[in-house]
Amino acid sequence: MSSTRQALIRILAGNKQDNTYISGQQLSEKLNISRTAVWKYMNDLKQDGFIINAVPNKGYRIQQFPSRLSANSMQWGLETKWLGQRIVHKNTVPSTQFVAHDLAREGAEHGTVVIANEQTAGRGRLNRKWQSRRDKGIWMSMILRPNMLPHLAPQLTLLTACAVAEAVLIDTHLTPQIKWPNDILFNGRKAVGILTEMQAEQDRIQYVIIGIGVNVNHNTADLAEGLTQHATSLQIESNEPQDIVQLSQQILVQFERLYASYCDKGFSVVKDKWERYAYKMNEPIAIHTHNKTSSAIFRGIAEDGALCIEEKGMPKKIYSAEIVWDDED
Ligand code: BT5
Repeated sequence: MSSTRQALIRILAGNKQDNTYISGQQLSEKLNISRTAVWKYMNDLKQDGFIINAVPNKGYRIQQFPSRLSANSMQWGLETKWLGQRIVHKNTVPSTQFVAHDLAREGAEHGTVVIANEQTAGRGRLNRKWQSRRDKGIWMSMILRPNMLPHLAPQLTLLTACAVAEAVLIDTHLTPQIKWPNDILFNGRKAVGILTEMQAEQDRIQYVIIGIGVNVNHNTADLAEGLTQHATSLQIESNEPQDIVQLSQQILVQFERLYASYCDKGFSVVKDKWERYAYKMNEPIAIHTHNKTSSAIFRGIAEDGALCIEEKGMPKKIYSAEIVWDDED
């Protein structure tokens, strides 16, 4: 985005907050461009979905920001320092993960974000499918180049789950619960999935791609058959549509904030937050190991991303291959 355009939006955004108008003359002076150029920029903004009031003798005022997803609408007003400074927006892609991998291989910077309106081959873990309906949710991948050992990468999935939970809580006031390791549930149903993929050498991460899928404005009919029993969306839970652009920005803000404290203070900040949101924390869960089912108490997460349980009074760590939640599909 041109810096003049960005500056113009920043000025208009400030005026939106105090509901005042700014004249074409003032804008032309502040931006050091002609009145005709101001007028042209205004028309561009309208084309991009801004609703702008232009009142004779008063000037311009933004009435509404665009809710349409685009690299521009994502970047306007985004209060992050490094995450999402480059946003690659696509209308339809097989998977934002594929696009992000390509960009990362070409050298895309730490913090580059890929976002799409629709995925035709959205992916879950272990080659499972992720349903990503057009304009209904957030389908986004972040490219990170963290300075950490590869075996610690699962911590980033837990961190991401916390950041998304925090963002949803702030924007919608819904109560999210994180189901180990990477699902976010509302009233026991999944609305968020996270997929972390990594390119690494033995002791060095080249890049990590964190994919985030959030069902935002689905109604029940939008959730494909077979999913409805276990899936939900923020709109279904809150009974009102949510702003996809604003929530995407909030996720980036919360991620950047938590990532900074994680780099500064270590995993404990993530662990504490995660356990506060954890589904079934300190409750009995069913564990299926070697064809037998046993009962254990869920006690939280460990540094390596493992699940901590207490089985017959003994603390134990377990990994994904060994556990099936008792209500899983
Ligand atoms: C996940 O996998 O939950 C990770 C999903 C990550 C999706 C994002 S979207 C942006 C980026 N680009 C991608 O291609 N992927 C990432 P997993 O834990 O394996 O869960 C997959 C299972 O969730 C499926 O087998 C279904 O049962 C269920 N599922 C599929 N689509 C869903 C949806 N939209 N909402 C809720 N559940 C869904």
